[in-house]
Order: sequence, then C-alpha cells, then structure tokens
Amino acid sequence: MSGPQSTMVTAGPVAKSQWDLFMVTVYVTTFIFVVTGAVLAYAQIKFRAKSEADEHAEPPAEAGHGNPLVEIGLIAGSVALLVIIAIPTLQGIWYTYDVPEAEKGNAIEINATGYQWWFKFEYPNEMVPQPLGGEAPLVTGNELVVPAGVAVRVNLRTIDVIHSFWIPKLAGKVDMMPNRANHLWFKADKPGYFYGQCAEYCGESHAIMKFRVIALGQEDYAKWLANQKLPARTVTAQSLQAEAAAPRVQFASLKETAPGSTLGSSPDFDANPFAGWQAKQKHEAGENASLIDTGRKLFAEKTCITCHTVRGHEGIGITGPDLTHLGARTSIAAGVLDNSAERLHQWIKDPNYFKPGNKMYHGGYIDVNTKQAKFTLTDAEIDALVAYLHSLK
Ligand code: HEC
Ligand SMILES: [Cu+2]
Repeated sequence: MSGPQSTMVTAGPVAKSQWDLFMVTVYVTTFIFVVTGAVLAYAQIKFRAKSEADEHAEPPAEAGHGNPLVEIGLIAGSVALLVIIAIPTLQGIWYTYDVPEAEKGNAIEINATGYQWWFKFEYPNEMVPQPLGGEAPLVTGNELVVPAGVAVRVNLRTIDVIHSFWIPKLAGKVDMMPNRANHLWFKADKPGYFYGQCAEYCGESHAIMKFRVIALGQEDYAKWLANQKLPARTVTAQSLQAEAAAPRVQFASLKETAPGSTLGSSPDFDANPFAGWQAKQKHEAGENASLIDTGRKLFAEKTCITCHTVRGHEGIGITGPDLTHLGARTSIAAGVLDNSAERLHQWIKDPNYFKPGNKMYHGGYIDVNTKQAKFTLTDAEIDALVAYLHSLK
C-alpha cells in the first residue's frame, strides 16, 4: 500500500485532496452497500417460502405495486448521495487545476513535454546560453528537480501522441494532448524522491515511460539550479587536480527524508533514494581524463550529437533527452534503469532491448528503411562513452 507509486501515501496537498475525495466516495458507496445489502438480506429471510404450499402460492394482490413513498424516497436519497459526492468532486477539480491565488507569488513554472517514451522538463524562467547562440530555457530530461514546500505549476505538452503526467504521491493524472494546452500544479510538503509515470497508453514502450521528481530544500535547490545552468563539465588532467581540491557541487546541507519515511521504494537504491541522488551529484571516483576525452570524441563520431544536446560541448540534437548533466541523474532511459556504469553500458549497447521501438535505436542506430546498422560500437568504445557521460555532473 505504500509502494513508490502508491496514491495512498500522499506527500503533497494536491495528492491529499485527491485521496480525500476518493475516501468520500468510498464512505458513501460503503453506506449504500450496507443499507442495500441489509434490506436485501431482510427480505430474503422474511419472505422466503416456509412450506411446500408457499412455494406454489400466487403472490398477494397488494404485492403487485410498490409503495410510492418508498420509491420517491429512494430517488431523493440517491440524489442526495450523488450531491454529497459531487460537491467535493467539483471543489477538487478546481483546486487541482491551478496554483491557489495565495501561493501564486512564489510558485515556480515548468514546461513538461511528453515524447515517445520519455519526458523533457523546461524551466522557462531560467535562461541559459545555447550552443548555436542566443538563450533558451534550462532543459533536463526525465528527472524533474523542484524546491520542496513551493507550488509548482506544470504546463503539459506533447511532441507526438497523447501522454499523461502522473506523480502518484504528488499529483496527476492530466493528459498531455496534441494542440491543447493543459496544466496542473503540485507541491511536495518536504524534500523527497518521487516516482512518476506516463498514465495514458502511448505505444510500444508506454509502460516504461517513467520519470522522477526530486524535491529539495530551498538552499539545495538554488545550488542545484546554479550547477545545472553551467555548461557541460570538461575534464582534463589539470581540471581533475583543481576539482579534487575544490569540488564543483557540494550538497552538504541536503536533508534526507526522515528515517522510516515511506517515500521511495525498491530495496537496493530505494532504501534511501534521496541519499542515492545526493551521491550522484559528486564526481565519480577514479576519473580518467584521457578516457573521458576519447568518449567525448566518440560521442561526436557515432552521431550521438545529432540527437542529444550537451551544452558547451558538441551535442546539439533535440530528438533525445538533454545530456548536459546526465552524470548527476539517478536513472536513465526515462526512469527505467539505474544510472550505473553497468546499466549505462548496456543501454548504449542495445537500447532496443530495454525499450522496444525507441527512437534512439530506430533511426539512430539502424536506418529505418534499409534496417542497416549506421555504425558499430565496441565494448571499449562504450566504456569511453560511459566515462564521458558520467563525467557530466
Ligand atoms: C536518432 C536519435 C538518437 C541518436 C543518434 C542517439 N540517441 Fe540517445 N536517445 C535518443 C532518444 C529518443 C532517447 C530516449 C529513449 C527513451 O527513453 O525512450 C535517448 C536516450 C539516451 C540516453 C538516456 C537519457 C535519459 O535521460 O534517460 C542516453 C544516455 C543516450 N541516449 C546516449 C546516447 C549515445 C551515447 C548515443 C551515441 C552512441 C546516442 N544516445 C545516440 C535518441 C538518440
Ligand atoms: Cu506516454
């Protein structure tokens, strides 16, 4: 009941209002069930055939028509019960629609776009310089970081088919529809690590179109944001020495969720997902500058740059998730795999194995018309790519 995608353990006011509404419906329908069941049981027992003769007897004349008062009473009672459900339902719909007036002042805004099968998150008020000049909003993929205790308005868009945005413990589900601007809002009561999921069937890999939401204390959020706005980290032998003395990001103040908290899930990583996220912000141990540099070159040679942006480096593509700070994310392939060296290696080697139909493989790795491979990757080359991508903190 308290799993990572349970709606029963809520962590914010929007999910709480949805849960309360659900419970109102449960109480009303339970009441109906008990009353109807009791009357039925009473009638069954009271009017059952008590003898052989009873079984074949004609019903008495007065049993032919019901009692008008009882019938009108039942209609009135049903209407009353529906009204009891309708009032909080309408209130709930209005409440979940947009950030309450009182909180609009310090709310933040996010544009979330669904792609088959991953999520792009944009911070429209946080502009960053772009590879080809000009400025555009800061972009992340599949992991949305927000400040805790602050209302977040999410503008919902899609690039292709209908998706649906759902963070079970925080808010949802609202569809991301072509040519229609939907939105919702949510707030995380305290820092935490949350699981999100596309909730509208959207093709082959729909069931594994996931995402994560990380809510941070104000101070940590500001640090995270400052780091995200920097262009991609470039590793050289000298920079490694300098950074060993003064690391670029430090989340010393990061507060973990209370012990025994029900946030998070699967045993290995999720015993404390928040600590796992924190660990990911630090540089990998034993970084090898020349391997990372080889990876960077391969990232360009093997056409990865045509689909992925690495701001400040060669990548300028927008077909796939922004990878400028991939090393600092806890998951890859839209929340499906841990962002470990082993998993990232497996993903780069055969993305279609994990996500059948995905656009990195179909169109990137193989030509969709001829079905011919566009390039080959040796294990050594993949190791270099992994080292490069994991250096992007
Ligand atoms: C044709 C475009 C295309 C090419 C070429 C491409 N990718 Fe991708 N990549 C994608 C798409 C689309 C996704 C999202 C897949 C999904 O989750 O459904 C993705 C996902 C990823 C991810 C996971 C990102 C995340 O946030 O989950 C990594 C890492 C990645 N690609 C690395 C690479 C590397 C390395 C190469 C070059 C060997 C490459 N990609 C080539 C389109 C491409
Ligand atoms: Cu979807």
